Amino acid sequence: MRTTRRRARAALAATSAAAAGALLLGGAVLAPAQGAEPVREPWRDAADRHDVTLGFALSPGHLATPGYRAIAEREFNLVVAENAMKWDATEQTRGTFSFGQADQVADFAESIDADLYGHTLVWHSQLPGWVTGITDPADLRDAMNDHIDAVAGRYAGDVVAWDVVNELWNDDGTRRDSVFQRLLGDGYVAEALQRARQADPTAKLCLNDYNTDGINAKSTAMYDLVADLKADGVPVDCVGFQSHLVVGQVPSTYRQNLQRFADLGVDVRITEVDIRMNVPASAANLAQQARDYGTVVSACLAVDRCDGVTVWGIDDGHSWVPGVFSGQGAALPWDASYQSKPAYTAVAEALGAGLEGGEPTPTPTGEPTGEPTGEPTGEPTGEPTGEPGDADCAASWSVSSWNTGHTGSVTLTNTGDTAWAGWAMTTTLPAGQTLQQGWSAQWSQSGSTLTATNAAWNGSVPPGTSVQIGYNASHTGSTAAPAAVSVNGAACS
Ligand code: 9MR
Repeated sequence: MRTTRRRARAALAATSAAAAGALLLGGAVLAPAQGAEPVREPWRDAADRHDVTLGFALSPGHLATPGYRAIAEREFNLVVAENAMKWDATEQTRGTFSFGQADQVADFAESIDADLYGHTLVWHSQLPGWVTGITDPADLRDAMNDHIDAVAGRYAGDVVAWDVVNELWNDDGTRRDSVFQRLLGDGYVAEALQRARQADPTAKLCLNDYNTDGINAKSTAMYDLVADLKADGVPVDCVGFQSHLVVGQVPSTYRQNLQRFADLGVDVRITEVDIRMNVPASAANLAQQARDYGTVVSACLAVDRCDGVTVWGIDDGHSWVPGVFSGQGAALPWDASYQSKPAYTAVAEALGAGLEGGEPTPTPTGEPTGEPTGEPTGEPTGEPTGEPGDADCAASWSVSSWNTGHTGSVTLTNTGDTAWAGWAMTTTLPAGQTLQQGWSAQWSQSGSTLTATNAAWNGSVPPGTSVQIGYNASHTGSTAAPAAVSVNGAACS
């Protein structure tokens, strides 16, 4: 077992080497890739305040490129190996393990004080021929167990969570045909989880898949499996939602889907997000992509058990997308020249990252004091009671509270016939509640009046669609949700 140090989540203040807004790298000072945008607080520092991690998939060879490395060091507090911990990279020959690239990933994570995420132990793809060629179930079971022991064992204590089984489903919710499924049957998932628990007793153990991002047959199959595994006492701690998305197509049930898994008693994570489009990218698609990234991050922040969001790469020059989807790409928050795209700013705003260099920042001076002391007391504490039917908006407001603070999650829906070109929400906070910080909007409080105006990326709200925003507030006893909400001066139902 390697003995590196696990990062203590959210224990860090703004420790990024680039906190001053410029990076010293190999003797060269690099301005963060911000284009004409003002310099933003690093994602990771804003993420720390939410107790979530912002991750990226690392191919360690790319670290030799200064622009790539600068972003990796500045923005992220979680690292996952894009390929280096997979079976074909670690055990190309049976019983002969090579951890060179995987160790580079682990070492880089440690060097930037980031969490290390393990991907992946049991997967039908990137599997050496000697595994797919096995025909005897007992032999395959031995091979699987040995692989889990060696790989999870090596990083035991370092990895915060493992994708133990990856992509086990077909899109229709039936089991994917794989050598594991064929020879070991449905039970291989439980076997792999149990073995991983033995190999690394401290890592969270996850199942991970794509096209499970909204509520559909595939995600429901995953949901039913997780429920069954938990009922049987099998160690499953988390579910990963890859979120390889198409621009403009974040499923409408995205947050609801995350929440239903969280309600099963597992943690959730967006594990591989990228949002592709036809290339060359149009300005309209880049703007939509920004809204989509903002929606993804906001959905995670709105779900108490969401551990964070991992982007599948950094820049469009190093993305798997163009190689697989002909004519598509531009899926990541930085372009191939390491210039930030609107999606970068959208993620920063969703996280409530402030502007650096003396600009006003939406970040408060005081954090809510005290960690949650238990489960949130009371889920949605009431719908706003504005007169229905007299506005083109609906608002839903839920509050999760702890001893001295609470997090409010707000969904504003355009119920009218015309798009909002921008929006301003106002409400009255119950006595004793004081805004601490908010995300996905510009938040302010004057007396008891709370105002949130749209961020740059979520001002446009077509009919029938919603924006999700949130905030933290301190309280002196009353944790009630506000009673009435207005958008653009009109009361919401
Ligand atoms: O990004 C990875 C790419 O470099 C590899 O060639 C590919 C091989 O299958 O895997 C890609 O990562 C995948 C991840 O491991 C699992 N979910 C889908 C990802 C994109 O294909």
